[in-house]
Amino acid sequence: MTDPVIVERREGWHKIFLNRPDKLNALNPSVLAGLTAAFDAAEADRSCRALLLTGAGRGFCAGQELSDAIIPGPDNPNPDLGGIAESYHRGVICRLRALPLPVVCAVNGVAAGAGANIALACDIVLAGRGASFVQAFVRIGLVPDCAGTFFLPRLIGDARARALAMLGEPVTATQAEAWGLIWQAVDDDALTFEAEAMTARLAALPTEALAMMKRLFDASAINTLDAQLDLEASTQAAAGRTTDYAEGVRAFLAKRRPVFKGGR
Ligand code: T3D
Repeated sequence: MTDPVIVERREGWHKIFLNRPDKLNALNPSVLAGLTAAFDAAEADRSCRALLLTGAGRGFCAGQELSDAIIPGPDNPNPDLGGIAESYHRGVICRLRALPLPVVCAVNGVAAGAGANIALACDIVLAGRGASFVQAFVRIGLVPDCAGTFFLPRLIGDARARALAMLGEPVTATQAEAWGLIWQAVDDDALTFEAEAMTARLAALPTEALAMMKRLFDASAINTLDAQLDLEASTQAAAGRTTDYAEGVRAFLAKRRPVFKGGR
């Protein structure tokens, strides 16, 4: 059987492929478990300092697999959609956000439903110009999950978030960049090169400081100004104790490029 998720280990970073190309990488329990295992493996590998997530084939991810198993019927009167969201989607999003590594997403084609929101949960999102983002949930009578209702309004504002969720219309990569939904739209044939270069660049940066930034930005979503300033102060104190900080300042004073070791 083909692996539903493939991990390639590169120098200092891992590349993760969702791998059900004939189904546009639709999510099922095997894909979601494989994704969580890939995140665990990245964190356990002390030499891994960044992740790149992408899709095999022409799509990034068409969201949760749609099948008879998830619609009510005589043999299945109460399919437990909330259970899938709670057991699998929640785990993937929480794991992704908590990883002490920067995660780049290369959206290589359509990103729909839960697939779109997994992409948007990554730290830096690049997309090929042929890619699109669709909050497809409404098309089948569902509501956004994978934290779409959390990330969308924070990324693009409430008005656009509500319209995207309620209308289910696709957003092109170019529009997504213009709205600030993603970092950058690039030519389709440049996506792999640009995303790999971005991930390798992140892998050479001070990993602990990047991990601390992730925690700071996540906390800012719910903190007061005072609480955030407190957190920045304590986090800066911790950053100031890392070897990469000392290296950064020494390199500046010596007028040379810093060599950050990551130090996880
Ligand atoms: O359990 C729960 O908790 C529910 C949670 C749900 C969270 C969600 O993610 S809900 C949203 C689910 N996703 C969708 O509703 C999107 C469904 N797919 C589409 O609307 C279209 O496929 C796309 C717009 C994404 C792409 O269209 P197109 O024309 O480029 O491709 P296609 O021909 O529709 O799809 C290609 C193949 O992938 C096709 O298979 P076939 O006919 O060649 O054998 C199609 O059936 C399959 N596919 C696409 N999406 C899914 C899928 N198979 C299963 N599940 C899918 N989500």
